[in-house]
Amino acid sequence: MRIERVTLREIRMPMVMRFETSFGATTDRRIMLVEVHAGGVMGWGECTAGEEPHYSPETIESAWHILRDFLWPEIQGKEFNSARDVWAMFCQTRGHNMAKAALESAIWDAEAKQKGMPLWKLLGGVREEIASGVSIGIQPTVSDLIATVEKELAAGYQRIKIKIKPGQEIKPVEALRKRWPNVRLMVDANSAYTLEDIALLKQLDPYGLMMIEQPLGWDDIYSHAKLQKQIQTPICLDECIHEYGHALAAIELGACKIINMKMGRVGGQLQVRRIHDLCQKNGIPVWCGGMLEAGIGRAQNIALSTLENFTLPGDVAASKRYWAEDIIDPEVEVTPKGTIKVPSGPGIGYQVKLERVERLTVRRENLV
Ligand code: OSB
Ligand code: MG
Repeated sequence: MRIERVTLREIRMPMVMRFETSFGATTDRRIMLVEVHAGGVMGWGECTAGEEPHYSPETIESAWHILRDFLWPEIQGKEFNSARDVWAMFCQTRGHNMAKAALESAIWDAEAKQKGMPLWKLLGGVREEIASGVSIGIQPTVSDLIATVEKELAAGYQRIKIKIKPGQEIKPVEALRKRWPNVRLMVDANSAYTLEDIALLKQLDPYGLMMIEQPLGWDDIYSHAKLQKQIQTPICLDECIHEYGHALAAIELGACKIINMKMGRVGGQLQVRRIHDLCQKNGIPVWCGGMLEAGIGRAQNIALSTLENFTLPGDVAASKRYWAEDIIDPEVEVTPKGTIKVPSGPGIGYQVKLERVERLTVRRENLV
């Protein structure tokens, strides 16, 4: 295949909820969309880089620059066999995985459409329904939190994740456990703690959490290995795992028992597959994380969640939790039993609403 043209767009979308984590709050998203044209089809990718470099070093601005000035020139005018080959073509650029994933995943969608098959099948997926959980931002009060959890459980979600930060962890967890002794519950700290907090983190052990996600430094696998030896709650790494070698190191050091997979963080669908296979071989379950994606990123997440070792509910939830109106048709919906039905159409399997995308676009650049 050969990519004839790429269009980059920035869209702005206000969120229907305010999403607060230990590193800050998001109310409006700036999202880079990537549209690739190849052999009569259009493929779509969405960049998960944030507005600020607070979750990872990348931002929408850095991703735009790297994609246009360094990644696109590597594939421009070149003939290659498959989206599988794209990651290797980017090897001159260190890091910038979210920029790489945005372009690579759009090419996967295009390839699946050329072959007339669903993306999830092209990726090697094995299931037609995926389990859905929710990630709930830090709430102003414990009673706000309880009301939010109540609503999400009523909607059917199979697992509740709450964001925590120092001083707001034991009390919320205690309150939720008192109210719902058996709900599948987990916490995500987004790197807000240090090894000085071991005694505090140990206090979470009695609550039977499924896992604690990324308690320590965003790039610090070693300290997580030290922590995991001293707490019972399984550690799940998110921010720390940017590549295959990190997953291998984390597994061999015992730094985690579970890995959160995000396509943007690891550099695309091929890398998701490689890390997934490594985890599977080592008995480490994975689940699909979320980055407050609009419909295209959400659809890519649904496709990768069909791989065999995605055995735990992910953070991939219904469009309406985030947006008044999504950019895909149909929108992503969750069934009363907390699942998402995987679409059967070609590529990502959802129609991109071009008119809506055009209306939301504040910047656009054609790469030819
Ligand atoms: O740590 O998983 C995270 C959102 C933005 C950045 C980091 C994270 C998150 C979420 C939200 O937890 C998941 C979602 O609902 O998309
Ligand atoms: Mg996380």
